[in-house]
Amino acid sequence: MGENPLPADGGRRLVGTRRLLVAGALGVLGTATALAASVPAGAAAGTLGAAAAQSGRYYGAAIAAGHMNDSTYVATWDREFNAVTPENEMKWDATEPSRGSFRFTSADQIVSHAQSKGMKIRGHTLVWHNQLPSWVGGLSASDLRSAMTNHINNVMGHYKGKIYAWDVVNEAFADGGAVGTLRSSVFTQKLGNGFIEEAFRAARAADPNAKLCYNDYNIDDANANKTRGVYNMIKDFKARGVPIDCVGLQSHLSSGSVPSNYQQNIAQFAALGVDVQITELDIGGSGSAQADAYRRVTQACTAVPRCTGITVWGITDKYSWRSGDTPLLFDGNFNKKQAYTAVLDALNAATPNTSPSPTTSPNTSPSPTTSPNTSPSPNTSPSPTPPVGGACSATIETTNSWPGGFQSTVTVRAGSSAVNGWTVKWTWPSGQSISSLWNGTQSGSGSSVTVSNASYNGSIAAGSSTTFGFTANGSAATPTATCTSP
Ligand code: G2I
Repeated sequence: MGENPLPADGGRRLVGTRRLLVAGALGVLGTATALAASVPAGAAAGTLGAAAAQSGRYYGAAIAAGHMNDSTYVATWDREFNAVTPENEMKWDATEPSRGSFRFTSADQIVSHAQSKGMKIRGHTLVWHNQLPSWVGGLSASDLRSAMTNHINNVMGHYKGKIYAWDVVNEAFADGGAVGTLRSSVFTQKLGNGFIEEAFRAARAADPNAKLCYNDYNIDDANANKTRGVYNMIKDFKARGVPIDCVGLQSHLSSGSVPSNYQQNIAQFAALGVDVQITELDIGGSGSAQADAYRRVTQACTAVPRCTGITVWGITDKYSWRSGDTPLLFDGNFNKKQAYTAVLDALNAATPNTSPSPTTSPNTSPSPTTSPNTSPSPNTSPSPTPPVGGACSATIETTNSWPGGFQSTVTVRAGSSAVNGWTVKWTWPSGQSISSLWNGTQSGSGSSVTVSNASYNGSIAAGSSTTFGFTANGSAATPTATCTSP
C-alpha cells in the first residue's frame, strides 16, 4: 500500500519535536473573518468549519488541554474548527489511572470549551491496548471483563449526552498476518477476540445516543488485508445486530501515500451501513504535494454522503505528534499553509450533504461518482435540451475481494451521442448475488441483474462516463454487461 509513515509499533512512538523553519516559506493568507453564521447560502465560506458545515459535515481538530494556555492555539481552534477530539485526555490512563478512581479534569476542560462554542465532540478512546494503566495488565479474565465494562460505563456515563461519536475500540487489528488477525493484547489474551463485541454492546447501553465507532490506522487502502479485516468485522456486526455506527479512518499519511482507492475505500465502508469519519488526519510533507494530498482526501470524503466529517490530528505543526513531518494545516507560527487553502477550497466545492447520516436503510444515500465531464460546463445553456438517445457500453471491474465476497465498479460510457437514462444488464456465472448497490437502481433477482441509473446520474455527455458500484456475495466475477439507453 505504498510507503507507510508509521513505525512498526503502530505509530505510538512520539516523534521528537524539531524546531520548525517553515514560517514564511509556505502560503500565508490573510486572516479569514467569515463566520459560519454570516455565510450566505451558496457563498464560499472562509473557515474550515463553516465550509464543512455548508456541506453538512464537521471539520475538527485534536486538541491537547496542555496547550490551552496558548491563546493563538485556542483562537485558531475557535475560528477554524467546529469539532474536537481530545488528543490524550479521555484515554484509559488519563481517566482511570487506578482502578475505580476516575479523573476527568483535563478532558472536562476541552469538553466545556467545545460546548460553549457549539462544537461536536468525538470521544477518544475507551478500549485500546496503548496508554493503558499498568493495573489493567495484572487482572484475571473475569476482573478484566468487569473492569472494561466499568470503565466504559463511567467514562461514557460522565459525558452522556455530550459526545457525538465515541471511538469505542481503537487499533485492535494487527498490521500483518492473514485477513482478520487481531493484535495480541491483554484484551485478546484474556477475553479472546470477542472483547470488541463486548465493548460495543456495553457502550450502546452506557450512552444510547452516541455514535459508536471502530477506529484504526492503515485501513485507508481499500484492498489492504487490515482494511479487509475491519470491513469483514463491521459486516459481521451488522449482520448479527452488534451495535456499531461508524468506522474511523485515522489516515496518518504522507504526501505520496494517499491510496489511489481512498474514496472507494470510504464508499465500501459506507455501503455496509455505517458512517465513515476521517479521525486523525495528518499528511507529512510540504508545499503543493502536501496540498494535493489533503485535497484528495477532502474530496474523497465529500464525494460520499456517509462520510460525515474530518478531524485533523492537531492544529499546528509545532505541537504535532509527528512534528518533524510538518503534517498539519498550520505551520509552527499558526500561519495557514498551502494545504489549508486546498482543504478550504475542496470543502467549499463540495455538494451539500442533505442526508449525511441516515440511521436506517443503508446504501440508499446517493454517492455521485459521475466523472467531472458529465456535469454541464459553466457555459452550457441551462435551457432544457431534448433528450438525445445514443448507445452506451458498460464494463465491470473487480475493485476488492475477500473470502466469500467482492466489490465491483461498473463504468457506464456514452458513445458518440449523449445518453439520457441507461440500463445495464448481465448474468452471474456461478450464483453470485448483490448485497448492496450504490449510484444505481437494481431490479429483478436471481442470476439476471438489471441496473438502471439513479435519479442524478442518468445523463452522460457524449464520450463521457459515470460509475455505479456494488458489493456481492460469491467469488469475484466480471461478466460481460450490456448497456441500453432509451
Ligand atoms: O500515535 C498517534 C495516534 C495514533 N492513533 C491513536 C491516537 O490516540 C494517537 O495519538 C497519540 C497522541 O497524539 C500523542 O500525544 O498518542 C500518543 C501516545 O499513544 C500520544 O503521545 C503521548 C506521549 O507518548 C507521552 O509521552 C505523553 O505523556 O502523549 C502523552 C501526553 O502528552
